[in-house]
Parts: sequence; structure tokens; C-alpha cells
Amino acid sequence: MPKKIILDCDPGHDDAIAILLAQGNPNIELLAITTVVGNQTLDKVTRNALAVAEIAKINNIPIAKGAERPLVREVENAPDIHGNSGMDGPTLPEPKRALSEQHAVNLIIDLIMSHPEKTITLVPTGGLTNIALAARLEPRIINRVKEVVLMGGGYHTGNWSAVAEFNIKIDPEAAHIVFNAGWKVTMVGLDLTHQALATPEIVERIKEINTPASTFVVELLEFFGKMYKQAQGFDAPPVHDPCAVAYVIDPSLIEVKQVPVNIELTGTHTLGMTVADFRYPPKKCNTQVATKLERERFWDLVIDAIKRI
Ligand code: PIR
Ligand code: CA
Repeated sequence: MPKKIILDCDPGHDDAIAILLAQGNPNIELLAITTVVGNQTLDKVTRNALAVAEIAKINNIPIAKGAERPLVREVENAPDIHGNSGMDGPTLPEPKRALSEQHAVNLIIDLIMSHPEKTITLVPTGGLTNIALAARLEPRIINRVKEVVLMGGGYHTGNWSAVAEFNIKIDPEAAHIVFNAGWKVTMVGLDLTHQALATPEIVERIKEINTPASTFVVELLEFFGKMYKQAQGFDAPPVHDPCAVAYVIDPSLIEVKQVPVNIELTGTHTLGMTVADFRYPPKKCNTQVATKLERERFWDLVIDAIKRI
């Protein structure tokens, strides 16, 4: 039985690859794509999601627009990494399909309430605004979802400050709601995603597929790689968001450790930090953090999905 997911994202180069992985992998049933402000403005990331849907041949599922700003903080985007469009690099196809008329938050709630309990996994790969709003608007979803597998945070690394990761830092209050809601949360953070580097060998393997989807991914990775070199000095760019999808597909790809995680909301230098407590085995704990990636099998999965599109 394929696993049902809702992908809540802010495309975004790596979000786009996460969409392709979810669509191309036979063990995933993508129920909806929802968008949230993050890498760029809501309108831009939503347009990008529609364009990726064209490339991924996603026709029959709703794509819905969500929150245009964080709960409390001002909007922060990441043009230094994702460019002015939010997905600079490839030429994007003109989206043919229409957006859902529902707000993303209502769509998420309706899908979870209308499916059997514990069958839907939420996969957020952007800020957590939509997910937090959904949990507050309809708290019954908290016990109905199977789990939340999110890309965000990092227990020993930051990218938006010394200790905070972008998706958490842009809406820390939303992250607080999501991490403390009570549902099971798997944090696939920078500690893990910095192991998923798109090296020249990987880019070469994708190039060899030689389809519109693979060319699109290569162009994404070339731009993303250039920006990551400039902005953060990486020799190869980390593809964060597909790691969360990969964990849903095959949890044996990623080692996790169950530890309490809390979000710093008041720090002077630590706002948005995901504070993970590794000191002792917790008695009861709804959160776990991803620690180690099986690189080869991860890339095999991504490449296989691109081939199938
Ligand atoms: C990546 C992102 C934001 C900023 C930087 N520097 C790099 C986006 C990615 O889409 C991913 O979801 C997450 N936020 C990684 O921090
Ligand atoms: Ca993202």
C-alpha cells in the first residue's frame, strides 16, 4: 500500500526535487501539494509549484495556496539561495492547471478528516505556518494524522543563523505549535540534509537520464550549486527537502534518535534554534531527529523517481 502524503512546501529548488520524488516513487500517493511563504513570496512559490506539477505530470490532485506571512514575524525570503523567482535556473513551463479554490489550511484539514485515521503523513518542507494554523483550526487532525515528517531545524547546525535553520527561524511560533502538538514529529534537519550533497557524479547520473524532468533537475542543481558555493562556501549543494520524502518512502534510509526537541522563541542569539536534549533516554517523547543518511540508496531512490516521470 503506497503511503499517503500531503506535501506542504515553498518551491524552492530542493522542494521541486521533493515533489518529483514524491510523484515518481511508487510507494507514495501524493494527495495534495500546498504552498506557504518561505523561499520566496507566496505568489512566487505557488507559481513554481504549478510549474513543477507540469514537469512532474501531476494532473489530478489539488494544489492549494496557503499562508502569505508567518504567524508573528515579518516575511523573510531566501533570494540569495533561490534567486528572484524562488526557483531561478531552469526556464519554467507556463502552468496549465488551476489552483484549488480552497485555502491550503482548509484543504489539509478536509483531507485528514475525510480519510481513515492514521493514514496521512504530513510532509512540510517550508515554514510551518500552514501546519500550525491547521492544528489550531481543527485540533482533531492531531490524532488523525499518521505522523509529521518535516524538513527543518538542526540540532548542531544552522543556516539562517549560527544555530537556526531557515524553515524554523522564519516562523518559530508556528514551529513551536507543530513540535508541541502531540503528534509524532520526525525532524529531518540540517544535520541529516548536509549529508545529501548533489556532487558532480550525482548530477552526471541525472544528466544521463536525458528526459525533460531530468534536464529540469540538472538545471535546478546547477543554479542551486552556484548559489550555495557563493553564499555558504559549499562545494556541492545539499538537497534538503527530498530527504523528508525519502524517510517516508523507506525509513531504513535514515537513522533517527528519539529526543525531546523544543523551539527557542526568546533567545538573543538563538531565536528559532531547535534545542534537542540528548542527555538521557526520554520517558515519553513525540519527537525524533534524523542523524544519518544512507547516501547511495537515497540517490538511487531520487534517480529512479526521475526516470519514472
Ligand atoms: C535552503 C532553504 C532556505 C535557505 C537556505 N540557505 C537554503 C530552504 C530549502 O527549501 C529547505 O526547505 C530549507 N529551507 C533548508 O534550510
Ligand atoms: Ca523548502
